[in-house]
Amino acid sequence: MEAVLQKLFDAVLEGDFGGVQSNVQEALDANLDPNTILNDGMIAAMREVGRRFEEGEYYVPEMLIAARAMQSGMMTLKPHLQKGDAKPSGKVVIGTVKGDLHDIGKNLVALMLEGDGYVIKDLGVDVPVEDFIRAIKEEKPDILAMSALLTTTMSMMKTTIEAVIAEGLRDEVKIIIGGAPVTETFANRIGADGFSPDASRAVGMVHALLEK
Ligand code: B1M
Repeated sequence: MEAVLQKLFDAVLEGDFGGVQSNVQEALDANLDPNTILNDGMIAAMREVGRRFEEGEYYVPEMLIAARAMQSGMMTLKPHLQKGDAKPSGKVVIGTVKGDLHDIGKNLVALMLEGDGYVIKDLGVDVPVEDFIRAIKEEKPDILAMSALLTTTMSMMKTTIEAVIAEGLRDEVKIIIGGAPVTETFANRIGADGFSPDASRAVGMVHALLEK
């Protein structure tokens, strides 16, 4: 791995805000691909944070500080990930499901879609089913995008889809889901239109669904 990416990885792990920002800038100055900086420097570090949490080496505060450090680096990286010149090509309502506070992956999906010209209505985290339903009625999005990072909150995606059907809105909107524990099999089982394992493939998925 490039030395600067290793430094970035370490800075995220240590929750070193200044180090994360300066290493992102250094990597950009060295003309490294922004997606490589994101994936190899920052997302890989968050995976390691998760591993350390599982092993009992890290606790919730360390996870939180690492997440905040990553987010501070995202401010520097964001303009480089977005193409910026795309025209609006559809509207997406996005949120992390009820009971779940993880938002880094959801924010990345929103960022990439926005960079590709989609209008984004971000409902945030811990979004109750009723708020998703209200947003579909008020915003009339082309896509409803839900994220979940916990095995215990994945079921809220199913609950939300059931509510969308009960409200007679299922034909109005395509639904995509994602997040670390989510799989294609699960997506099929709960009746989502698409699943993506990462943010860039989520953009391709949305394109494909809207072309149909
Ligand atoms: Co939490 N946490 N966490 N956590 N956390 C995980 C998810 C965990 C896997 C850690 C572990 O044990 N290894 C574990 C879940 C275990 C499980 O359910 N099987 C866990 C746990 C247990 C918890 C708590 C319960 C801990 C506790 O309190 N005891 C608690 C729950 C709080 C709650 O939500 N109610 C908790 C809390 C937190 C923090 C608040 C401290 C913090 C989140 C801060 C924040 O998001 N602002 C946090 C963090 C940082 C993590 C880890 C370490 C990193 C998550 C992350 O940001 N990854 C995580 C470990 C891990 O994931 N390996 C962990 C980087 C991010 C870019 O990846 O979100 O997966 P990800 O997004 C990816 C893809 O999944 C995809 O695209 C992104 C990449 O391009 N994607 C989509 C995501 N959403 C998508 C939507 C799409 C398409 C693709 O379409 C709509």
